[in-house]
Amino acid sequence: MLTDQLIADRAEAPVRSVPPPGAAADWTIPQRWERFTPAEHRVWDILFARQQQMLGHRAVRAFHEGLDVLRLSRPGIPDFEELNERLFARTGWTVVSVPGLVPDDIFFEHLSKRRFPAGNFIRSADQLDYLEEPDVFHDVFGHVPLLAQPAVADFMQAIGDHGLHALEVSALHRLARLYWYTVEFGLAREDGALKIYGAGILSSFGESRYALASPVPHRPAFDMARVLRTGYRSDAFQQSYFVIDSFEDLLERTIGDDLAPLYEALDGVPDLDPARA
Ligand code: HBI
Ligand code: FE
Repeated sequence: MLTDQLIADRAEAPVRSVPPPGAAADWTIPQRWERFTPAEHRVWDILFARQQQMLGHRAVRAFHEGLDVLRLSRPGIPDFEELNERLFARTGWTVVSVPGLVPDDIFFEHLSKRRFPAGNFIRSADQLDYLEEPDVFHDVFGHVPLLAQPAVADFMQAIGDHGLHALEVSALHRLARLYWYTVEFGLAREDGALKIYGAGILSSFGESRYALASPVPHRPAFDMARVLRTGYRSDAFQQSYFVIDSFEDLLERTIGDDLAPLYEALDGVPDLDPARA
């Protein structure tokens, strides 16, 4: 069993269609930060220290800037109330607490309104690299620092809009690939070097090294049609990583564009195997 990876296959995770008890209609629940135990805060600190050491020269600059400006380097699981004061002031985003995976329509509705759904639990100390569902470390350490970066903040909201539209035209499997190969597993070229910006890599000890150093995966330049045609696995290190030149460039290719014509043009066009160049 791979232990370094978010091993739940999102498509198969048992996501109920009605909110769990205590959750609002949009699946949000109060974080109740005060109930986290010292042991849970310690898990955050262990994961944080390990990734900080691993990501020093591997993550894009904007990631480190986000950690600083959001003061995420403070010990313990972040209190969303404090975090949101700073995050909202920066880019109008807030983090909302959810019990785990939420239905696609709920998820993209939140993103389209600049709300990032973050798990209200943390993995256990004896399973630091085993994750059934996105926990607060994956969501807040992996995704949130870059939301302080304006171009990423705009891109993530555009992804929310595209997600809701894709649901309407039954093309969510396409949009999920765009999300997967950018938000979760994206790489960027920065000052001539390959850097990490995808949350699934940033929050993974093993994949932070593998994504940049292994000769096995392919690292093609980002190309929208190719991304929409390329399948992915969620139970192993990625076999392909798409590389962007800048967040501004990625935003330009995504915001405002209606992807429906491309979805239609790809109808019947065979998928691409991520294991093949
Ligand atoms: N729910 N909490 C949560 N976090 C996610 O990343 C998430 C989700 N629901 C659906 C979903 N992701 C997928 O639709 C995307 O990964 C495509
Ligand atoms: Fe994620």
